[in-house]
Amino acid sequence: MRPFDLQRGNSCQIQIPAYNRSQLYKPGGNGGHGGTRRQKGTAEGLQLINHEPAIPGIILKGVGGFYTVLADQKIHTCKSRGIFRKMGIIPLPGDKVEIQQGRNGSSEGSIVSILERKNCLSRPAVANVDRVALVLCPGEPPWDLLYTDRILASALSRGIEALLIINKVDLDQDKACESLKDIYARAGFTVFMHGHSGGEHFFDPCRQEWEMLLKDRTTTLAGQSGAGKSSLLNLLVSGLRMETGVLSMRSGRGRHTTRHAELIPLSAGGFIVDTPGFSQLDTEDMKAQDLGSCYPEIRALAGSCRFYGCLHETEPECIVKQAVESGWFERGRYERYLTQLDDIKERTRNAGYRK
Ligand SMILES: Nc1nc2c(ncn2[C@@H]2O[C@H](COP(=O)(O)OP(=O)(O)OP(=O)(O)O)[C@@H](O)[C@H]2O)c(=O)[nH]1
Ligand SMILES: [Zn+2]
Repeated sequence: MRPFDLQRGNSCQIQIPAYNRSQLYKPGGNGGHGGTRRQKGTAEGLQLINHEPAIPGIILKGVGGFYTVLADQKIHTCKSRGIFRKMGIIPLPGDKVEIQQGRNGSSEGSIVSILERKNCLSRPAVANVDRVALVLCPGEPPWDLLYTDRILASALSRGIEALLIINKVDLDQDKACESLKDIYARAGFTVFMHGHSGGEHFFDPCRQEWEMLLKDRTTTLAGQSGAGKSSLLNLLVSGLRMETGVLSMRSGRGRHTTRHAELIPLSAGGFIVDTPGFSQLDTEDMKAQDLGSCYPEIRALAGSCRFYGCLHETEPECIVKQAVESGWFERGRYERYLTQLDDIKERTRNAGYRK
């Protein structure tokens, strides 16, 4: 991937000229200056150039202009080069970067390049997410399927894989979790289930499969407050002790005092993104025409309707509506698709009025 060529999500793309290493000062003559500090005279004055070798890494978090970078199996505290600020580029957790270590043994390094992003979420601000795992539960708060389908569609619209974790299945009285699992598994989503009571944990599929799922990927947990995201993080990341609902009520402190996303490295490889307060994915850039491709059932029938550009509302000879009638496409999902479509149309109309 090329450095200095960043993409932000689907809507706002910034194209920046490719990073040109020849712009760096190159010592002439007999060479051999790696790892030393050089000086270069410029119109603006004397510019110090650090020739420490650049090492690849990943940003775990950024707070107050300081970035925690995992590189060379070590944690480095770095600042980003002023050039990024001038270009309006803010390094994000999840960014793959190159850093140079501090000069003269200083512990503070610099981020010298940012590799191209494959995707980028704005709320929470995090880059290069492989998967969104949406946690929902039958107890408190009860699941909200419109919210669920919005998150799933929004993740898919960004090319991010989406899966469901049905949590607190121990509270399920009437096999509602199984029915829900069935609906989403039929729609093509991977569905995991977990519950615990009396110190016993129930995992479906087995715990090793959860670990395989997370391995070598960057997974973000999403879900309503109280669905059990922190509890699951504590369970899945050895040594982690996130504050959960019960504890935070006892301590009397407000929850989510920080809104910074943070990548937590997993011992088997990969990262889980802790995103305090994360309950929504931004959907502002979604177009009505694109929504169908974010529903796997509709995508599977793409191009089969009579009319090109069919939105599957009232158009005649619509294969999607026929699939709903036949029961192949679950009616609840279809109705939530229509609700989401109405929301997008209304937002587009309102945006048109404002222009
Ligand atoms: N019965 C039951 N309760 C659970 C389970 N998992 C979590 N809980 C409880 O659900 C409550 C909320 O859990 P958290 O992990 O704090 O929820 P969260 O999604 O991180 O909430 P926010 O941090 O507000 O986003 C806590 O009281 C947990 O003990 C479960 O499998 N079964
Ligand atoms: Zn149609």
